[in-house]
Amino acid sequence: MLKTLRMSLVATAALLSTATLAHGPDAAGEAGNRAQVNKTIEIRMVEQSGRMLFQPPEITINRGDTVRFIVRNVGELEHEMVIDTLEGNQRHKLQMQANPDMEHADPNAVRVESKKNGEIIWKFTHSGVFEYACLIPGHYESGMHGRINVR
Ligand SMILES: [Cu+2]
Repeated sequence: MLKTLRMSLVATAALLSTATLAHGPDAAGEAGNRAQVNKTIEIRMVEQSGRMLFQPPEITINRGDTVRFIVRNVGELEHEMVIDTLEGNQRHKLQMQANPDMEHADPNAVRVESKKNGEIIWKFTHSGVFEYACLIPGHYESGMHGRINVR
């Protein structure tokens, strides 16, 4: 019974993963080309006063920018940063709750160990409001999400 349940969760996660890849990152932009980077933004992963945060909590960039994010985890726990639409991150968060150990190899996401740095190079092809979020269970609710305004 337990085995069956686990199998079905994995199958559900796989289906959701396909949906997220098809709709989320595409809407937020596309994998960036390092040679076209025109902006570098440092994002810190911080744990303070019982909360988990990204600093800064909001960034504003221009449509067409290729941004190199340098992601510094100054906390004690492992974190991740996923760039997506707000809807895409919510969908993905449910999938992570079903399968907390899932690892991301997608160009819109990076997982960073404590005291280590990571990098995402992303081209923002649409204007609108997007989000960077940590989807490890409980982290988003602790405050670990930031707003991306693309104008
Ligand atoms: Cu986190």
